[in-house]
Amino acid sequence: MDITLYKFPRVWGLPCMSPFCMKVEAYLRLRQLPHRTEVGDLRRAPRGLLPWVRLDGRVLGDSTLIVDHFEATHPQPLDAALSPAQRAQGWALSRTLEESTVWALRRQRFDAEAAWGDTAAVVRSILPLPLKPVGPAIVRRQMRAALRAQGLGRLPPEAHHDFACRDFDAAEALLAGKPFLFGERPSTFDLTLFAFVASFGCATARSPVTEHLLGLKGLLDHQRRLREQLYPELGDWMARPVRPDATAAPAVRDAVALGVSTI
Ligand SMILES: N[C@@H](CCC(=O)N[C@@H](CS)C(=O)NCC(=O)O)C(=O)O
Repeated sequence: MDITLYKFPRVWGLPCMSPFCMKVEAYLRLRQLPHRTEVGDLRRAPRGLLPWVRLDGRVLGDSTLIVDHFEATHPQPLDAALSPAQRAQGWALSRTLEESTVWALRRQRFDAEAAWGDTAAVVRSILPLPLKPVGPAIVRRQMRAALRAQGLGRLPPEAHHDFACRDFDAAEALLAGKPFLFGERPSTFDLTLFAFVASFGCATARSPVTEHLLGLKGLLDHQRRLREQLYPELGDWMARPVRPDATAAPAVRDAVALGVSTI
């Protein structure tokens, strides 16, 4: 089987700045499914979003649909032993993180001044040459419009941060001291949680949500356990000190011509 995962480049010590791409890569690694990763061109992505995978010439988009596909087609799926109640809890948590908490991440990276220098540098690095000078500002304007259209972006930042903190409190309560959400073995829902804790917790683009997260021991242990297993080649992306100069260029290894995008 020939699997290629198209994702955003590695930045800020993270496997990827997109939690959706991280979730799929973590799944492929955990299942030990041989695969290649490439930086994706949004113009070629199904529905214009990353991640997507090419699977024996077939194209699949959307992180959940990709994971569902491998769960359905490979023996011993991660979620096989979950009860209906556990599936319901996992689904509710994942949808909260992917459809609600994510807006606090977008706000913290694209709207807040503290992180914008870092985010702009990444956006600039992946835009085609002619768009590099103006592209980041356009992407920021688009993201601000999206935040407003979605609605959470209209809240005062403190209220929005508080909602995201409570989302992570819910995950901490669900973990309840267990190694993984539903016991001794990770489920697909653990990988979603892993990707979002990493995204909020990484040393770049921090916010009050990060500070709150860094006090939730269950989530930190969960994160460390999966990071050490899945990404032994990377350091602890949450432990690096926040740089005083938030505008320093991040390490972007690969660049590709992408359309103007909101990451
Ligand atoms: N529901 C999708 C969400 C994917 C998504 O939002 N991807 C973002 C990066 S985090 C993207 O590709 N944005 C590009 C754009 O908006 O132009 C999934 O689970 O794959």
